[in-house]
Amino acid sequence: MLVYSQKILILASTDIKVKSKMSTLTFAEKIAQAENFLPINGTDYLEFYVGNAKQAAHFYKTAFGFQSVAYAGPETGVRDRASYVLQQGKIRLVLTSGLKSDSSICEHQKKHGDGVKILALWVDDAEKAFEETTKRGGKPYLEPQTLTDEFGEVKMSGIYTYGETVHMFVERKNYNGAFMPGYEPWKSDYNPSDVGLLYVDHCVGNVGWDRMIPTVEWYEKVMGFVNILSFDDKQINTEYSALMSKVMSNGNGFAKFPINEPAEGQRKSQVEEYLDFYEGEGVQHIAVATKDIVKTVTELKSRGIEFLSPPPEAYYEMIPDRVGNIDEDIKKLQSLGILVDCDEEGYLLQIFTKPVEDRPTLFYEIIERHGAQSFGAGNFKALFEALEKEQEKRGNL
Ligand code: TYF
Ligand code: FE
Repeated sequence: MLVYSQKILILASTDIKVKSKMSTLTFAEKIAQAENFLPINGTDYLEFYVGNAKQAAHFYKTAFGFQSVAYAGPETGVRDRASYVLQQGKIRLVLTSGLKSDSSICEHQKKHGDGVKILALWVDDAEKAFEETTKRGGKPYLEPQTLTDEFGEVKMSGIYTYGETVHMFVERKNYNGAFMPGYEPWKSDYNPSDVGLLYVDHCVGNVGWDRMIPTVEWYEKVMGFVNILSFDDKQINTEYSALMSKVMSNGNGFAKFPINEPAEGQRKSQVEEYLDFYEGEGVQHIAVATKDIVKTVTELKSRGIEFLSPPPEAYYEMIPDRVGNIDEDIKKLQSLGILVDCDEEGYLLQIFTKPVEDRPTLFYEIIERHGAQSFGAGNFKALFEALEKEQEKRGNL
């Protein structure tokens, strides 16, 4: 275990060094190389298609500390769906259920289970975003549309990314309604406190065999993103299974989409298990940032959120040598199972939930960055062994 983590770290940092030697670029310099035809201000919202949006909304309020913001459904004149909008920090979730079995929302949910349908990006010009991306090969999902009500206007357009997942482009210049036209403010008497989640750090997609490179090229060509970090199956493997991963970023680092592909191993890769149960490509995990991971995770645990099992004692004994000085109490991190990693620019703390639905598909990462712009390569070994333990319990090896 000890030896393995070190090996992984060395391999990973070698990879970074080799790259930066060739290009002598920091993360900031790498992302600055991205093209600028699609300026993005950040994540606008994440929309989930779920079996029962009313209950999902209750879960995200109670367990994750999101606040009620807006609602659309039969009571507001929308006949085919119910959508609940929740917010915490800058993170906005939309939970949507179809109301009739023949709706495309219900069909999506029937095939994939509960999952992320839309990764919406906040842009200055939704029409230009659509034109620039579709002329580079993006497949249209929604032609540019202007939605208006007494609070202003929101322009939207969208294209497909991997699987049935969609990137929506949302332009909101001076809209001051609850969410967007069609939604009414949702005033609730039930308002559990937040848990300190601040913004979406990155959203990871799982794609099929031999699909990582084409997907990476798609992000380069259609979206103007750059590849800032790569891990191959020699680096991301355990005794039993493997995967490959490449991180794509836009030009200001506000939109980061790592792409995973399964790799051949003795047993089934966790990415393959996802693809089997999601019945296709889709969002694997959403990483959300906090400024106080100890507080956030303590709170989430007390509200019933389940995390992957912590690494062995030896992992925490190695932290001073592996990472150097950190502000947090290592004993406290150990008691919560929080992982630590570092790169040339600083360190990061991270922890992963178990899947949040019955299918072993979507899960969450809680991350606190102290300078580090990487993704926790030094933790991959410990993390993937914990993931495999869960996979083994499910009998999907
Ligand atoms: O986003 C990342 O790259 C890290 C590590 O299946 C990771 O959070 C990568 C692949 C994976 C789970 C976590
Ligand atoms: Fe991650």
